[in-house]
Amino acid sequence: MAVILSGIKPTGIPTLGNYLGALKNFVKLQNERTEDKFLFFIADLHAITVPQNPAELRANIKNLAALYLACGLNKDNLVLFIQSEVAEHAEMGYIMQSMAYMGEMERMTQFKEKSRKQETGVTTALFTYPALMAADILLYNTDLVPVGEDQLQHLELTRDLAIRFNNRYSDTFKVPEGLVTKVGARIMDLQNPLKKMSKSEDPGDKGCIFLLDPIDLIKKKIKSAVTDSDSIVKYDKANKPGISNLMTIYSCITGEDYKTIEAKYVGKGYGEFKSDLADIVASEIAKIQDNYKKLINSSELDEILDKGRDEATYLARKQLSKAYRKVGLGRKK
Ligand code: ATP
Ligand code: LTN
Repeated sequence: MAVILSGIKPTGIPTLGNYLGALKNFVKLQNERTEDKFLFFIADLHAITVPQNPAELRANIKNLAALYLACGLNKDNLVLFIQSEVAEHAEMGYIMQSMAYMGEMERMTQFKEKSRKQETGVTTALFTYPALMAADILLYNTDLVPVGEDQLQHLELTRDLAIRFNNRYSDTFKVPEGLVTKVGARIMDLQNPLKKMSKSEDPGDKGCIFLLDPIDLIKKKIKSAVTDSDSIVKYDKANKPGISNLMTIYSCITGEDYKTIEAKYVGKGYGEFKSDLADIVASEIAKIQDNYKKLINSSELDEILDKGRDEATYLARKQLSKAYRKVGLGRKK
């Protein structure tokens, strides 16, 4: 039995990028690997590394919990929990900070990008973020971490920290592997296809599709996506980033490869392609929204999160105690 774990930050409403790069893949894995154990969580401690409005954060946490399930995860083989409700994450995060070097943290692209965007008030937690992420993963003897491409560097660091700890003290942590899908690991902004679609963008961003956007608005955003002027549906990421990004979205949802899509639209132009894609995306997201509406105010959602918290706490406590003992903290040998 393998342990499969991943987290998403409640920094806004999840986007089509989060869905295709992460959530949809979680569901697929869960359907394929029925013998394995799945832990998914809401990374709220990671969210506060940049300023958040408390009321919005609380709502985003609940929305994200409901959306995990609304995307089709099976609650019967799932530990779904909120990171801050399992205090061991912060405690193990501190152990990982004491293993990580300043130099390795300084190299992290996500830190460099996010701190560049903020002129003042870059927090120390934004800097030490990857140590907390390593803790999230190592607390559960995780084998596989399904993520989008942007997280691979953090995963490499997690592996380094696990190996360093094991060498310094003795075998304690399993060294995890990242798992990135071939297509969909990096969905770009529809208005600026050179930039990643991100949920912490301005909610009015026309290039970003949020999973709770009205269906009509979703169609409109797709139809007004930026593309080049030659109107030939062809995958060419370097020269035609706009249409290539739309083809990636098309392929992720329908399962058709780029060649098949190209053949289908020979001589048809962008208008027809975009209109079809708008319908495809709208019907996929409409299903999610229907499920979401049933869950968001239900007692079932709270019950699933309570159960998830208790199970995660039990597992995390065991691993944390082991790590403390190895380091020499506390009185027990
Ligand atoms: P933020 O804007 O706050 O940095 P984000 O939208 O980038 O957030 P995360 O919470 O950091 O999202 O990521 C959740 C998961 O979604 C991760 O596995 C990440 O790799 C994946 N992901 C995020 N954005 C995209 C994208 N544009 N395309 C594909 N996968 C993505
Ligand atoms: N850093 C990730 C979110 C995240 C995560 C994790 C993903 C926090 N802890 C553990 C996988 C495993 C992000 O920014 N997307």
